[in-house]
Amino acid sequence: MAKRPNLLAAADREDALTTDVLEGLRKHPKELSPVWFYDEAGSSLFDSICELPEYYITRTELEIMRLHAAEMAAAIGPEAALIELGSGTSLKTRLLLAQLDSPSVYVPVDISREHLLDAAGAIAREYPDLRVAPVCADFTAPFQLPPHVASSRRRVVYFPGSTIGNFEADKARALLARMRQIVGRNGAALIGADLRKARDVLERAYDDRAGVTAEFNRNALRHLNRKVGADFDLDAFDHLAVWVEDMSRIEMHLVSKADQRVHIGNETVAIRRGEHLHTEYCHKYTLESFAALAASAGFDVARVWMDPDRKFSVQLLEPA
Ligand code: AVI
Repeated sequence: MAKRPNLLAAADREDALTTDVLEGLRKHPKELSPVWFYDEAGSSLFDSICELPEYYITRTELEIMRLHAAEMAAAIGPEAALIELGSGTSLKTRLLLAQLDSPSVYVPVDISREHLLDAAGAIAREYPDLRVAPVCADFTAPFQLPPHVASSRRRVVYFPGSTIGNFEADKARALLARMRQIVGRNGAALIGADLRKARDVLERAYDDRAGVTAEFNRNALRHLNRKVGADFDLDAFDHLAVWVEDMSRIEMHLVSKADQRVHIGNETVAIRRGEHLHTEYCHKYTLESFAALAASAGFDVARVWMDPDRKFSVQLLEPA
């Protein structure tokens, strides 16, 4: 008896997912949400992407953290609550935590419960004096902060990796505005933001020689096949990563190699040869464009740390 409501809820969830997917596939151009990248296989492909010679982002941000985490910690000040949006397993977080002066609490926020609890457990073991209070939530929607945050001197949201770039301008603004709300008047946000650079460097970062990013892109279809009972043929799509200058972003697409019909639940979607399924945006900023985005959400840029080649930036934002 007790299981029945859960089963129904699961079926409802699957219906809602199917409806969302179909909605995206009926748009012109067709689109799939990047959330479909991240099943277990996709998360491990993403880990491999971070190691690729062409994918400079992770390496460069780590270099910045290694060189400047102490300065970042000094700018943040003592007894801060560090609230990390997204995965908290990374070395970047550890580099920052190692430098912070008596942080009052570390709050990793992630939608994947298992991943979150593993990561939080590992951090708690490594930093036995640190209070770790994980929150399982979708950080793009309102969520409740644990009580310890209230007694901190300052709230600081940490959002590394240039994940901000995966949001279109209005959604990025809304997410920054939410961070502004979370941190209050004397808080701050520490954000990784990737910088504009030559087209060939960017396109190679998202279309590597080993084909890992292509596999990551196609894996969204494999995930859909499993989760909503679709029958995408992964071999029937080419991976495309293209720099769109006037939008200042890399766009990832899957391009259909043939006229085909895909079944999702009881529905059929026709996809023409050469038709694109758009899967991800990766916006790249200038210091000015990121400052303008931050300002539109009520933040000033207080400090910027960059690597010597100015490929990537970590920016401390404070309420305007
Ligand atoms: C997660 N995010 C910051 C990555 C990026 O670079 O925009 C996702 C990614 N997509 C393809 N490669 C990496």
